[in-house]
Amino acid sequence: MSRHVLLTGFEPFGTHPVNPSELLVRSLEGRVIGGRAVAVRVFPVETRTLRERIDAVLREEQPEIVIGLGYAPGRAALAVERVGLNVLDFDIPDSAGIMRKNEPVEPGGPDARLSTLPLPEIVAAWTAVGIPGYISDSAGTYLCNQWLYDALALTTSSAPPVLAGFMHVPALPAQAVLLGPDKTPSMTLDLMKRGIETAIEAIALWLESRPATVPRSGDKVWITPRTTRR
Ligand code: PCA
Repeated sequence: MSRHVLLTGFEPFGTHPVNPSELLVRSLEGRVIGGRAVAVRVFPVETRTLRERIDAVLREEQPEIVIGLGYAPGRAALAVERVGLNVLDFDIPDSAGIMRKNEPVEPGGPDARLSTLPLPEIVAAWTAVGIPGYISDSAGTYLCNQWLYDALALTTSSAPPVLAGFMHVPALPAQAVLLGPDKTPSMTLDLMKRGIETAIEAIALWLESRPATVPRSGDKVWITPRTTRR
């Protein structure tokens, strides 16, 4: 099976009738970006089943790259997340009515897991084509943070390796109109779409430019003596 990119979005939650991450992944379904076919899934905003849903889709699709997308009204631009924290601390219950306050995602798990996407390369690619985007150091403490923490746990020692990361997207213009245009930044779906395409292309370039094998510390390095020229 050829290796590909898996994009996941979330269903609407809370008071938001639309989730731009769902529209975004559906608009990219079946595309080929950076030489890789794009598969998509949309998850309900449910804490108790999220990890098993991610696990099931990773087994089914066996992607080379998995990127979660989520909606963060109030964000000013695309935000590629650096870290998933082992913390759930909800402001509102999830879509199944479940509340979590100051609880771990994974009891006994590490405090944090770091995204394995090439973050600076993604932001540089956005900057180069004029798409506003940045590295975010907090994915919050709701379902998107859980997605990143769980996806990184599930891909940590996968062979062949799977790159995993998460991006938050801002409100769509129509959502900003309803939420208060004086205080809600927005981005069109088309610009978000180009941002995700650009990010996948940057990841593909980075994968292709990496050395095939990275020497481990302790590996012997043989230096062939150069013949001295006279
Ligand atoms: N955004 C929420 C969860 C689902 C979504 O799209 C978050 O930022 O955690």
